[in-house]
Amino acid sequence: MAKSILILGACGQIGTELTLELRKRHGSEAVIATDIRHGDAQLKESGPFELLDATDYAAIEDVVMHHEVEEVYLMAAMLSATAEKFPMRAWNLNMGSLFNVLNLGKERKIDKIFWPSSIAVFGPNTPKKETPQNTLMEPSTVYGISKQAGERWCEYYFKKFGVDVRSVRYPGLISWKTLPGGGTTDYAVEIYREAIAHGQYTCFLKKGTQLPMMYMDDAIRATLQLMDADPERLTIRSSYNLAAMSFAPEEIAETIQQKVPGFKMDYKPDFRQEIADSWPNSIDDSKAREDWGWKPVYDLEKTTEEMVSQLNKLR
Ligand code: AKB
Repeated sequence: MAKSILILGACGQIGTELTLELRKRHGSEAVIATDIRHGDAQLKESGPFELLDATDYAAIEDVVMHHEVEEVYLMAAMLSATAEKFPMRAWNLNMGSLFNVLNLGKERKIDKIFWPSSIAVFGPNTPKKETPQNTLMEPSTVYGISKQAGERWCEYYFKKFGVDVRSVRYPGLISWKTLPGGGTTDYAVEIYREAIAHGQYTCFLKKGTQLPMMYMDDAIRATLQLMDADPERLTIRSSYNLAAMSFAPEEIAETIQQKVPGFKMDYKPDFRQEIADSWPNSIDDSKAREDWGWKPVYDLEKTTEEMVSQLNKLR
């Protein structure tokens, strides 16, 4: 029997594309997409879909046993901007869902887990340029605190109980299929949509705010490459630094202006500026490159080319 894979939070920005790619690779029936809400119709049409709350251990266990699930991708989370508004809900969702899958691993009900961490684990006192894998981490956001705690728990479950959990620290992710929700790096998706729809965008971060970013195809490739890697080669069981490009709002705007003539941007920074200011400008991902051969394909130019052409096709 082909192995079954469970995605928790399949309707989100990463979950949607991850589900579709895993179905391409393993066959539609092998990938069980679940979320607390309904999402893109493609998810339901292309394979099994169930409504499932990632904080409900018994419900997840039921699905795992029923479908003989071997691998779980936990993509459900509350992101940085929303988490500042609902701290306890964010903590309960982000930590509760992680403990659920780690405990399924500990009880040997599943074999392998993917859990996403984030550049949000770093804080204002972390070195900002080429932030190293191992460095000072004092996250100042609710989301960052939950991700840092999550990393510690992943490493603990690996060392104490032999749970095969793997993780990357995603930078801001840029994609055209599904909108991100509640993040600080979301401007880098909104800008393309607004440029094409209205030729204008008001950015909620100020000029010069340089942040690490990645195109979704690279993020999905990195995720699957890490999950396919020989466990013997993995020296990091908290979470791997992962990088592709870094830019500030005016730099992304410039690349868009070349494809969307007349595009204009102005700035109206809000509470998300403080979050962005606490994060790195760029990331050193040499450990991921060494351990499992990570190499990005998309730079800013290529990302803009792809985003503008795909979004134009949707008009
Ligand atoms: C966010 O902005 O909260 C996320 C992230 C960097 O983890 N995109």
